[in-house]
Amino acid sequence: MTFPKAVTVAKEQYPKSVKKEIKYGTAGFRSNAAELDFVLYRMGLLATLRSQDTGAAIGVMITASHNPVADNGVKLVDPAGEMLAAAWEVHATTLVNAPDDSLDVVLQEIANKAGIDVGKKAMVIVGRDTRPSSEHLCNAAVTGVKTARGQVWDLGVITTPVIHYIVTCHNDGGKYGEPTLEGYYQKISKAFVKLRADGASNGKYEPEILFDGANGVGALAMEEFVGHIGKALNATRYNKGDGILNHMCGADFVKTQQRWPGGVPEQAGIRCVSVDGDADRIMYSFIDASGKYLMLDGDKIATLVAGYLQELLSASGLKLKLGLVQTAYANGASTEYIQKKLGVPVSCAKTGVKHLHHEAQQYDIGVYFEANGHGTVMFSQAAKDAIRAAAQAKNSSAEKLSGVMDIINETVGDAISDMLFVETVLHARGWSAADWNNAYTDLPNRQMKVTVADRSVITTTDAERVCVTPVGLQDTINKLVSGFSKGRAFVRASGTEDIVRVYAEAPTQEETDKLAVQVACAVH
Ligand code: 16G
Ligand code: ZN
Repeated sequence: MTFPKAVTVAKEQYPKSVKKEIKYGTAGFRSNAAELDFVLYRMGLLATLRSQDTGAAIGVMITASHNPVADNGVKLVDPAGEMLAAAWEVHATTLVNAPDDSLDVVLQEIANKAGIDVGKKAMVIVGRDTRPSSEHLCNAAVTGVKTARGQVWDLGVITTPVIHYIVTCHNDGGKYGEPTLEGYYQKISKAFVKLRADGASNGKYEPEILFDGANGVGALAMEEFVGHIGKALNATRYNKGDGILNHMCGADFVKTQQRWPGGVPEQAGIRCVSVDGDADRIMYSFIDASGKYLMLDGDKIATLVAGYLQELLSASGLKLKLGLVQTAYANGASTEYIQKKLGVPVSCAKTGVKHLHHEAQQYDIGVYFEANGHGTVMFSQAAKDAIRAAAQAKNSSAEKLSGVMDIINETVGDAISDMLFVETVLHARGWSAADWNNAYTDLPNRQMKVTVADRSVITTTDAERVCVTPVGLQDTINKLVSGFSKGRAFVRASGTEDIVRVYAEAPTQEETDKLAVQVACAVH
């Protein structure tokens, strides 16, 4: 028997407590924290196998991101910091749904399928958010790793982007950066401070923000950054953990409610930065001179940073291909602005970080962002080499690009690193929040949720923009859309909730709402 203790430990400490089938979805396993003990134990076992399979360290992150504090979840991080490979998502689902009694057999089957030598060494890096349930769930994962005879490196309470960074750096021998927390803070902060060494103010840019930590781990990470950045950015911190996680604050609240976050005093003209519960998503907002609330989402961030990278690239004379990856949720005005005004090519990917990440790899410099504020920039090895060489040769635009490359956490969307990049661009341009917002005007848009008996009947193609089944639904959507000049609408089954999502865009809010309701009725 290769996994002699797997069944006993499961039965004695982490018995399977949920009967219904659960699935490793876009965000891993996620549910009420009380139902997750056995899932975490089993993910510890699986992460060990995956580590043996790849001969590299694997990450296990315990978080339910922007979801309520009573929820929790787990995601596995592959060796180069990417999301878990699709074939292993299937293994994860199989393992979690197996009865306690057959765990050893199922583990052996997975090992056989993947051709794994289970005697090999394994290393699993674990991290968790600030949820009260996270420590207990982390212990379950650690027990799983140890039961499968793997080694554990426990990073304690950290953000999701930090675990992606540390897994990457550990596995590449420190090429991307030093594989420690301190290494992470140092790399990003140093580059940020250096790029504003000539003065933190510039034109209409003031180095001052209000930081909404969502009462989660992002607040702790920000305290660390403030210690490293010093006076280069004056960040007043709110929602530091004294209130309820993600409750009436944080990136998801701001995006879905389009409202100023609770717990942050309203101050006109000052940028407010909200992160989510594991600090991998970011939203900006501000109140303009007339008192109007304005939100700057992932699309605004993507267009700002892609535009800046494009400018530096052409000024540097480097022949590298830059592109932006969005999803169907990207506001049509953002796509038009970046394509037509800035001349940056845009591709559309399916919802979910792994799809955007993959698509971005086709460019030398691939910017990807979801409208909900998750995104980053990736540089090919060729791009990195060319930029560093030109920077060495004192090409000033390449020097800036090289600095920007160090501010960015390429391994995954990173709210605070993204924020420092946005601040860098605004500083370089001498822009206020209003200047940034005025670059283009969002088209009115509306999202709706529709409950159906079985959401899997909705299938799509063309990066979710075209509905394939039920047959005829797309024709109906086309007809409805044609009733509006410049309208756009699509439907897709959610990957995280048991619902179908409807998205609509049109020139006025009234028309948009009408179109969304009509499409929702067609789905029903
Ligand atoms: C997950 C995804 C996020 C996506 C969201 C869509 C990752 C790490 N997270 O949270 O990128 O926007 O799902 O949710 O991939 P939906 O399928 O319910 O619309
Ligand atoms: Zn998150």
